[in-house]
Amino acid sequence: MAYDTYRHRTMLYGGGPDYGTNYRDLWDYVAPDAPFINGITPDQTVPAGARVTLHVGAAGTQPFTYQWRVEGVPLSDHDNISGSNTSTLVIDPINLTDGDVYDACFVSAVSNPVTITVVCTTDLNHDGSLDDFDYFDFLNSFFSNEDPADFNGDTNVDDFDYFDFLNGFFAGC
Ligand SMILES: [Ca+2]
Ligand SMILES: [Ca+2]
Repeated sequence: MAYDTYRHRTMLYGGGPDYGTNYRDLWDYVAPDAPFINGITPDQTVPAGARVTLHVGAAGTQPFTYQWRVEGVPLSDHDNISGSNTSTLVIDPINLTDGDVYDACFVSAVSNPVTITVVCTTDLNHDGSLDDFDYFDFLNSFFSNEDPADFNGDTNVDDFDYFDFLNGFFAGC
């Protein structure tokens, strides 16, 4: 083991005396100087009202101090947001207006961005507004037993689908 001035890290080398300067003979990193991010939840599309969990993985010298951000602005816990200073951000329930680009950062590292797209499941024709056309689209599919008549996705088309649709429709999404 030796401190590698080129990589600014303490390195564990394998084998003979020449290996200390040969990148391909590197075995492993040990004791990196700063925390680094090694993974984050992928982009996702979720229905409004869903519980959304974003997780960032980190490695390096602890302790880690996490800060989740949205569009680069630090988040703090409030209403439907929790875990903004932990490895797992929870948005529950997510609102249409919460769809955005999220990331997590340390003082010295920033994760890849995660884009959360929130969709209104009752906007059946996907035109961005909830109106009678969506209602009639649902009725048509319901009585002809075609997609998306199984609104709650339990493989049965029944009154529960109708009520779930109506609930969403009159709740505004
Ligand atoms: Ca619509
Ligand atoms: Ca159903």
